[in-house]
Amino acid sequence: MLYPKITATRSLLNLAGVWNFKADYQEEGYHKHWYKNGLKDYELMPVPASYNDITVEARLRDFVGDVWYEKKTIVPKQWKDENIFIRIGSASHNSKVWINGTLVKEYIGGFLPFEANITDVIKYGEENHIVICVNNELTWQTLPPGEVYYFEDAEGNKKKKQKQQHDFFNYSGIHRNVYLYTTPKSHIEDITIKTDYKDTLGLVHYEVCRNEALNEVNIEVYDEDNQLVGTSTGGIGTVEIKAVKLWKPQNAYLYKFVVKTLTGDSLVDQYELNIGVRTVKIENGQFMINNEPFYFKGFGKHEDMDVKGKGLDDAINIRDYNLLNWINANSFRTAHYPYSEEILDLADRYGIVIIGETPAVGMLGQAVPAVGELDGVFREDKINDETLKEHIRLTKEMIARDKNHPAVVMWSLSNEASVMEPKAEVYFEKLVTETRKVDDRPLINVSLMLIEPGKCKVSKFFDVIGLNLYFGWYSEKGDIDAGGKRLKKWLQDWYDAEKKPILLAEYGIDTIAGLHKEPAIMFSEEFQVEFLKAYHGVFDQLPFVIGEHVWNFSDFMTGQDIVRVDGNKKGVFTRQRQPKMAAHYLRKRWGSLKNTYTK
Ligand code: GCB
Repeated sequence: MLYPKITATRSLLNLAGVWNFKADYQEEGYHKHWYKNGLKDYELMPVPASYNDITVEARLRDFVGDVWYEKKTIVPKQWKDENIFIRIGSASHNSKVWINGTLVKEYIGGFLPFEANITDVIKYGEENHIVICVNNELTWQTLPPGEVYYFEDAEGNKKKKQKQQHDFFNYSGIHRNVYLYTTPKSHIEDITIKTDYKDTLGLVHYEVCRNEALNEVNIEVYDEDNQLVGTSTGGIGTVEIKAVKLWKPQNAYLYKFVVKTLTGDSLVDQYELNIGVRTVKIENGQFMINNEPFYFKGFGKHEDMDVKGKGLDDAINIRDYNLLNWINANSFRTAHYPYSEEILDLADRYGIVIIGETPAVGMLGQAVPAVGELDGVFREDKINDETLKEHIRLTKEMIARDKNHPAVVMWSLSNEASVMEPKAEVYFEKLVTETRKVDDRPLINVSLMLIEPGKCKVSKFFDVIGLNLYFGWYSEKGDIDAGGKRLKKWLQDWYDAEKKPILLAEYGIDTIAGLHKEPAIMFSEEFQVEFLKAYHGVFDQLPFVIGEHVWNFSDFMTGQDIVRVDGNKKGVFTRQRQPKMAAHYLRKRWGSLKNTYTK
C-alpha cells in the first residue's frame, strides 16, 4: 500500500488539526444517526492524538466503547476528474468512516492504515461531512487480544471495562494522519522493490502494480545528488546502478525511485519512493546485512508520549532518532505493533535498523503459569482459528505497507505468546507458512521467561529466537549476581535446544529517575547500570547472541497496577526523553562495539 504523496499527478489534503469529538457514553450514536445528523454538544479534539490524556476527565481517559470524530472540509473542484481516496494512517482499534452520510469503510485493527475510494460520494467545491467512529474494545479475536467485561459500582451503575494482556496503556483515537488524496483514473497501485548487488553493481528488482495496464511504465533512479543513475521500462524489471552506494546501518544512502506511467509522451501517473540497496540473510548463525555480521544494539520502544499518547508527532520522533544516534544504538524493535510509516521513513534516513512487529502481544492468559493444553489460551473460546485469520491478515498488511523500507530487516510475528502449548504449534506453523509466501526477510518470535528452554513448540519455524529476560528483577529479585548466573545457563540451554541465533529482545529494570543508592537497590539508577553491565558480561561470552535490545528506550504509560508507578519505568530515557545514568553507560559500551562486532 503506497503512502499518499503529492507528485506531478497527485494532490493531497492533510486533515490534521482540530476535529469535533464526542464519546458515546450512552451508546446512542448509531440510533441517533450521528454519522448523518452530525455531532451536537461536542468537544474539541486534536487529530492525530490519543484522546485519553487531552481532557481532565477520568471517565474519558478510561473510556471503553465508541467515540465519534467529525470534520467538515471543502474539496477543490479541480479534483473533479480524479479518483479521490480517504486514508487514515491508523485509529485504535476499530473504525467506521462515513462521507456525507454514506458508510465508505469499516476496518478492524489499531496500528495499520486503511482507505476508501470516495470518488462517488464526494461533493466538489462544497463542504463535505466526514464522520469517523472509533471503538477501542479488544476481544480474543483481535490483535492485541483482550476481553471486555461489565461490573457494577456501589450505586449499581453498570460499567464497561477492558481487560488486556499487554503492559501498555490502551491509548485510543485517531493516532495518525487523515488524508484526502487523488490519483488519476488510471493509476499506480503498488510498487515492490527488492535489492541485491554484485561487486559494485547495484540491482534493484521492481514490480509495479497498476489498476489497468493501459500505459507504458518508465523507471528512473536518482542518487542523493539528484543525478540519474539508472533507468528501465516495463511493469517488472531490474534497474542496474553502477558504483552503487549501499544502505548501511548508521550510514544510510537513499536513492529516489521514480515510476512514471505514460501514454505516448504524455504523463498519466507518477509516484516516487526512497529506496536503499542492501541485502539481509542469516548465515552460519550470524545475522548478515550486506554480507557482514550485524550485531543489534538498541531497544524495544513504544509510540508513547505525554499528552498525545500514541499520536504521531514529528518532534518526538526526530528527538528519538537523535537520542538513538547519541547513544550509539543501531536498531530497535517496533514493540508491540507496527509503528507509523513516518517513523519508518526516518529509520531509512537515519540508518536505524528495524525489526517490525505485528500487534500480536500477550497471547497468553492473565495467570501466566497456566500453560499446557487445558489451561492454555490456544483453544476454541480464546486464541482460535478466527484469531489466526486476523493474525495472518494483519501480518500481510504490515508487510504490504513496510516491505520497501531498507531499514526493515526482520519481522517479529508475536511477543510473549503461550508457545509451550501443543496447539500453538499448529497455529504458528500456519502463520509462518503464510508469512513466508509474501516476503523472504528472516522471522523472529519473542518469548517471555516462562517459556522454558527445550519446551517451545514454535521456535523451530523461526530464523531467530527472541527472548525477554528479567532474571535479577522479576525473579532473583534484587540479586544481580544470581540473576546473571541464571541468565547464562538459560541462554546456553536455549541455544543447545534450538541451535539458532538469539536476540535479547528485552532486558531491563524499572528505574526512578533521580533515585540514587549506593550500594544499589532495585529502582535506583545505580541498579539499572549494574544490571545492564551484568547482562552484557554474559552476552559477551556467548557467540550465538546476535544482539541486545534493552527494555525500554523510554518510560511509558501503562494501565494502573501495584507494580506500575505512573507507568512502566524501564526507560533508559525518561518519558520526556532525558537520559538516566544508564544512558551514559550504554553510550560508552555501544560506541566501542562495532556493528559487525564478533566475539
Ligand atoms: C515484557 C513485555 C513488555 C513489558 C515488560 C515489562 O516482557 O514484553 O511489554 O512491558 O515485559 O516491563 O514487564
